[in-house]
Amino acid sequence: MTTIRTRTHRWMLERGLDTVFGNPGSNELPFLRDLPEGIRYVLGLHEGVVVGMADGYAQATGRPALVNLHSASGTGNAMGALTNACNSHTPLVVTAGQQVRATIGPEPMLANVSAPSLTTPLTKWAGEPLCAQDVPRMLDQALWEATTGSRGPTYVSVPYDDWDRESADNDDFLLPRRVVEGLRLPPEHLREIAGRLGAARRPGLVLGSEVDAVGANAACRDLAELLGADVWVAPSPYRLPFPNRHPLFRGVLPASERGVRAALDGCDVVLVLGAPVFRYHQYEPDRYLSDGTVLLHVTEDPQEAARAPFGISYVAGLTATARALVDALAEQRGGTRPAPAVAWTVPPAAPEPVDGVFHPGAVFEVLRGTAAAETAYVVESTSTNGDFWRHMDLREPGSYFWPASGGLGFGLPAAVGVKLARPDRPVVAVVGDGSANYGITALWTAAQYRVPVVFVILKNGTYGALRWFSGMLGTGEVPGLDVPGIDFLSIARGYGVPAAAAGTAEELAELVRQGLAADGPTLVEVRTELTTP
Ligand code: TZD
Ligand code: CA
Repeated sequence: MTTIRTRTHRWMLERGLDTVFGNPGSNELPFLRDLPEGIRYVLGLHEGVVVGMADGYAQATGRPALVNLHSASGTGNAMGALTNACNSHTPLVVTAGQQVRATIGPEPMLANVSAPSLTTPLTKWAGEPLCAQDVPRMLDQALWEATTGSRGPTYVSVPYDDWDRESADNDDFLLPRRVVEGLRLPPEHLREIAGRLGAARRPGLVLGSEVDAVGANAACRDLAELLGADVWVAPSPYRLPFPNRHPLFRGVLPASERGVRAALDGCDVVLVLGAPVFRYHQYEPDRYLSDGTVLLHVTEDPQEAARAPFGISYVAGLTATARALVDALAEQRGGTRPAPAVAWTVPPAAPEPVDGVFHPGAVFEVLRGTAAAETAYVVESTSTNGDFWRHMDLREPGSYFWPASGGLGFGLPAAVGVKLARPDRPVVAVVGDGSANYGITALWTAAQYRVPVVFVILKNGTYGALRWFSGMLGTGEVPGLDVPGIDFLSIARGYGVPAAAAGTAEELAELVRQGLAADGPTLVEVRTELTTP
């Protein structure tokens, strides 16, 4: 007899779900039993960290990842992290153990009551099989749901007595199954977009994080250079879709109606690729666009298209569409493509550290000068993010990860996940002294699994971004904004991560160099001054 467990383990191997990020309880033990060779289990000590690691891993591989949590309580702990995965369209199949089927009704301890509704609306699909035989099929459904259409995390709750039951003969049909998505625009719509862009007096491109997520960076860059378009990154980016020192780069669009309108003012045709239109997180109401600006929008997410408040949205593949537009525009212009003449912009010089306290820009200047060009940065230092973009020189796809919903607790775990996914790339986490605490136990996983991430903690003793916000909102002094008295060196060592503080640029450079050469994680603490975002 082939058990549901054996079927599921085979399915995981067949579908490339070879890494399980989890934190177990009694309900999950029967699933974890006899995990075959070829599947590794990565333990996180808190479910927010488990999902954060899986999020970083799935984003950096570009493939779905499997998560295993403990019932309702473990899932509950993961909800904050799911807000990020949901916003970044990260394909995660989150599973949770359920109590024995026969006992769930009276709601015993460790039951996951109304499991499929628990993660709604943070998962795009959730289910609990009505019988044991449906477990493998439902897991496969969850995987296709996670990876097609509007991608994102899905959730499946499985009663733990299901795993030992006999699987159905018809499960033989499961593994050969495929779901293929066609994302090409019909020619008349491509002609329409190419025609408008080609005739534009001043075209603008707004590139979203999804460009980096699906690897459309090069196609979008070719399109920008062919058009000579101004390029912005869509508000609140969680990835880097365009090199930030490229001469056509005009910065990250402000996350407000007023800011977006002002930036795009003067462009007659704006094409948004791979972003929602738009995520306005600062309330500064205005007309969406100036008169004379037309907005076109290409997204792979049908829901994103549906909820946009303005513009013409096309649901289509980003790479295929950008490539097709390049070809159509090149043809319009006589078949030639200009060789990109690129004179990269130079980052501004940052002030020197004074008495061991760094301007954030000075930290980033050291990273820029020390870490290799292909370094992947996982950033969660909220008040210094503007400085990060100003001072870094990021040209490679997959160079930048940020919590997509603004849910803190992503930085440390996601860096571990990114490094597990891409051992070939240096990985540096840049995390604020506030943010670090939400995902601090990721240090333990990094130490135990010897994941060589360099964790740089920027210590300004406060929730800097909230201080700035309190000024913006005119709230005056409010309680709960400072975080003094945290010794990250002791904490890191307590979890098994070697740690040191840097007081000068030379010390910082040396620690980063050593950390990048090490075969396990290191943490570097840097005191920083409070700056405005
Ligand atoms: N809790 C969670 C899970 N996510 C949040 N975004 C917040 C609280 C609120 N919050 C922000 O939006 S920014 C911030 C908080 C607490 C301050 C982060 O402080 P930091 O960085 O030290 O990491 P800065 O550079 O000092 O702002
Ligand atoms: Ca801080």
